[in-house]
Amino acid sequence: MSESEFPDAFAQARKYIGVEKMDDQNDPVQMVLRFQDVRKCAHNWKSFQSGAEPGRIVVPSEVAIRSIRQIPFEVDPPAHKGYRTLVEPWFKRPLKAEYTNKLKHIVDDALDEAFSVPEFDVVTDFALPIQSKALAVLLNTPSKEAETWISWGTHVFRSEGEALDGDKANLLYGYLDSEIERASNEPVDDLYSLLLSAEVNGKKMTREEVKGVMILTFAGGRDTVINAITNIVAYFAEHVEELKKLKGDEPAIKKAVEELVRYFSPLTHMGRVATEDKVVCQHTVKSDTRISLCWASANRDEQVFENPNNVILDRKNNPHVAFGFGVHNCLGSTHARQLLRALIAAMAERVDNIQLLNANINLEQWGSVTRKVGFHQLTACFLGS
Ligand code: EMZ
Repeated sequence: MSESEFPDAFAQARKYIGVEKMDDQNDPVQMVLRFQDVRKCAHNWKSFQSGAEPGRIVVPSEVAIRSIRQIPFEVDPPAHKGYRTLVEPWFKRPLKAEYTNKLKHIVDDALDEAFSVPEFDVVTDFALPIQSKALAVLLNTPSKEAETWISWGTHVFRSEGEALDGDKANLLYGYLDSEIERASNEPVDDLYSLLLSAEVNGKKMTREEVKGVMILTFAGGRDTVINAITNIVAYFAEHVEELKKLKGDEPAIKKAVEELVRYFSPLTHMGRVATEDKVVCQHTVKSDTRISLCWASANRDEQVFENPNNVILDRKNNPHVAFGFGVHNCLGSTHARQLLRALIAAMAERVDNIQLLNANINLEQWGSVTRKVGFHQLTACFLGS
């Protein structure tokens, strides 16, 4: 299999069963696999809630390492709306030219660095620094903060060989406490200060709520963005002619980003907790048990996507759910899209050739299904100017 090939791991289960049952720390999950079912369940926030015990909708569950609710992600309507409305304009700043320019600089610096060495690891030397520096732009905090975040590695709650790492999580929590303290002593134009001064649903945001938004901002767009960047590099390494065709063509780059995130689906799934007994795709879901909305499977559903296992960069009809669906659709998607567009634009402009030298693929295990989601390590050589 070539490095840029990501098989449809759920094909059989989706076609014949519709769900995949898995255990997760003794709190089982029924993964919902078909596109229409995924969208229906995502839409039905009354029966399938996000506002369960903090950490429980994440798979693997983070209940053991997190007691703080991520906001707005783990809040249900109607309370959800006040939080989402508050943060939405901030998370739309990526549409401004000044913001896009900053992203372009980050990507250009990463390419300069890549061209200057014979080989490097795309995950830790390219994707991770881009993700972290871009996060500093999103928060509007000094870019040197990114150095600290880079030192945490690709995931804030997980470390190699350990599904969940409480010590690592505490690093993030401690860091956020001190940043919240800083911003409350001396407010500036950053996300912390905005949140600390905000009122939601008629009440001032508590520090715990501010921390909840910040944890989401740090955790939600980390491994997902890193996987997206690395997988895109792997893809264009093996399809460099397609990359060159995108040069200077903004509308084509936009379509390409949508298709690549559909194909790679950097976030495999997200859970919900049933508030009542339900039947999904002829399977019983008991009250207070978990389902997950499997974006990765829905995005390969042959009922919806023609030739779902082919990357068709100018795919016409592409209602993918890589950024989720419904009221909880990805808050960071504007930022992620702008970053990936900037990355592809710069690569199309400057890269002549990419050689992949060595790969260690990242396989996830969900019940009986093994899914390739990205790379632990991808050594590459970039040629260009
Ligand atoms: C949660 C999640 C959000 C979770 C959109 O995804 O991302 C995961 O990587 C985190 O571990 O806590 O933020």
